Amino acid sequence: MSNYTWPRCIAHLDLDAFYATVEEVLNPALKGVPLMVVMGDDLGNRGAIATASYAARRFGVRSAMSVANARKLCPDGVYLPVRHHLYREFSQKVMSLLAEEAAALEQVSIDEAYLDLGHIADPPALAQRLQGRIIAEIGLSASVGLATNKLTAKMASGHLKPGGLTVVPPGEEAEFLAPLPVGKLHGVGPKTAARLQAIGIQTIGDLAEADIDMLRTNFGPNIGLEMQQHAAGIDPRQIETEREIKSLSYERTFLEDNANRRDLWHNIQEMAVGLEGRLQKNNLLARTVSIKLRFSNWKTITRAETLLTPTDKAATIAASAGRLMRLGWKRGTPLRLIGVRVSNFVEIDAPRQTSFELQ
Ligand code: TTP
Ligand code: MG
Repeated sequence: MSNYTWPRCIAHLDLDAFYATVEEVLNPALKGVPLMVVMGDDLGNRGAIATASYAARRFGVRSAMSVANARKLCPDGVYLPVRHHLYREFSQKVMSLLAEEAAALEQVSIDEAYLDLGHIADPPALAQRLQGRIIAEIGLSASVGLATNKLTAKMASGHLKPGGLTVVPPGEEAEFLAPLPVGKLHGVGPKTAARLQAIGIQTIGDLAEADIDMLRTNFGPNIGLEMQQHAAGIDPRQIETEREIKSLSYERTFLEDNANRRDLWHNIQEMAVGLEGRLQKNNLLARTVSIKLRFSNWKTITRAETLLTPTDKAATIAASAGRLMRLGWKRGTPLRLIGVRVSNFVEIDAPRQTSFELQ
């Protein structure tokens, strides 16, 4: 496996059934039992599933499904409310472990990260070692994809879940992606997939070979080109480590366009908790909070506000994002993506310009 020369080597690591697996680690009696973690604290029929364990997925339960539907599919499962602060602690343990071994680490959500393994002699062996350490030291299972770029590595990590390691050798990116259904391409949601299928594009390979002008006409110049490049396994994005970057953000693309206010608010709160963790880990306070909204027609807007006092607190970030939502989002408008970003950092140890400190 290790005989390739990697021009770049990027690993994408994603924890398996993350919230549910944390609950299993904390209560081993739950291991192997169909387990649902429910957003918010509404375990009744109005709640939505944050994630389901693999034992529960065998019954067809999926993230974002209503609790009512999940209970129909899996009436004997265990339903637990989310416990964000615990997931954040586990996430931080995993990220610290990864940071010990990779040249650069970019955390992209609470349970996934890109690692730069460019300097490593045998990247697949290191990936396996990381998976082993995460199980042995933290109790969690992770899936890993290795490839020459982010997009292909991300697609590869989802290929053999749970617990898989998928290596896409240099030069084989397009070949690896080609047979997969087009809806599986990162960034292509069900609606875009349906539109692609309607014009005869079924697989990622079909998309890679489609007429670019036709894609541009149907999806707009930039998205058409980007989708086709991704389909061909081309992605020039670099790993961005937190020390270099000027902002931290989370985004969530919905499986179905989402107009549910409670669910959107839940997502904002969850992203704010994640941002709090990353700000605190890096000893940063943020002055600016912004949100990104993408509507069903792909139109994307951002709204930003500058806080009077820089913050690293989830509640403050969420409250600010909530105010920005009221500016940018009309109730009932379906969204396909929502994101929260913090920027304009102040280091906590840097002197702050308060009159007290000026004395
Ligand atoms: P994912 O990595 O998408 O899902 P997962 O880790 O549960 O399962 P797997 O990766 O094995 O497919 O998301 C990570 C966590 O984010 C997940 O455990 C719960 C949370 N989440 C939500 O709260 N709502 C959602 O709609 C999704 C997709 C995830
Ligand atoms: Mg995951």
